[in-house]
Amino acid sequence: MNSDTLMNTAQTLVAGDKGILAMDESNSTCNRRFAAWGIPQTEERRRAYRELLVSTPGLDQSISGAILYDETIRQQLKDGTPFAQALTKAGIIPGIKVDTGAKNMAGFPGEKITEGLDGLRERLAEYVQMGARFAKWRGVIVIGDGIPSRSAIQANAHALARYAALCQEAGLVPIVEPEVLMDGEHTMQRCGEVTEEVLRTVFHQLYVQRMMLEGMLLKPNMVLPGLACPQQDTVDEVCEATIQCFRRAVPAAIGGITFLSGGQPAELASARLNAMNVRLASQTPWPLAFSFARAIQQPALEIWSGQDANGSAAQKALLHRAHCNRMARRGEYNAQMESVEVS
Ligand code: 5MM
Repeated sequence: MNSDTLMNTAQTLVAGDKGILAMDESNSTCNRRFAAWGIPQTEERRRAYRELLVSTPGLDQSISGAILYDETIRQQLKDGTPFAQALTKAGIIPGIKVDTGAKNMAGFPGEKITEGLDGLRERLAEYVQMGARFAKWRGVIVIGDGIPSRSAIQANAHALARYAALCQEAGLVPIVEPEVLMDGEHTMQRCGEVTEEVLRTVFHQLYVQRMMLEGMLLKPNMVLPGLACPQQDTVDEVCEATIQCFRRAVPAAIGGITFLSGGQPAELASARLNAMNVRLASQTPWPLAFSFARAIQQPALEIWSGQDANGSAAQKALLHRAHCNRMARRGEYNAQMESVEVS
């Protein structure tokens, strides 16, 4: 493992106010999103959609890295260029999601454990050969009646840390993603308590597994009220609760924080990221960046709707969301920007 290379990659992924495009939906997730817009759920349509994303001109102005999925990293542009190579050529670092999904946790009804450690060393070596320079693994924590259990938090934290150690051994920067889901009626305060416990447990496990913190990124949820909670807190309240939680639980040494969007409306995700950067970035030791999937892609997917003729309009929409989030990193995003076209 070359520590300098890992640190450089981690720093480059959060440099220049840019962020990461998560386009690592597994086939089942991608098909579900396609189905909602009547798009055929075929390998070719998934390839065509991912080609649209990676070949968006100017995407590198706002996007530093893109997370691919196993099927996607093996696919090519129509001209035969592998996606990972096309991204590198465009100045975007290719990454790869390496977990094999969150499965029901035996003995813990309603809770999930992420799988994918078996054979991971060999898979990572193959992804490095294909051009990947960073990786991602997502642990899923559910809030509900009597959950999350300590056991689910510990099992997911342990898996995240073992994955991260294998990545650094392979020369890949691990993105560690412990996601506390928004589903449910819980309050923002409850989300904050759970997120803090999860982060403390994850960082303890990362310490136990000898992680070089400077060579990793954290991809967390924001601290939010549950989607069905009657009290929906303001942008400023979310921003304060999130930063307070992270200041308590996240070591200063990590390369950066790259938030997931988790199903928030795209504009709200940008507004919340912006508020954190305007109001509290000076009080945090890490860059506050983004690694959004839906909050960058959703408008583009809807415009494309499976029709190649809509490609350039969809690319414009993608570029626009990427640009808005870059502005949010700078603390310069505002709602008026939503009606301005990016050229
Ligand atoms: C939480 O999901 C991650 C970020 O996406 P959002 O910004 O939309 O929340 C994302 O990288 C996620 O891990 C994949 O899109 C979904 O992967 P699976 O394995 O669930 O298909």
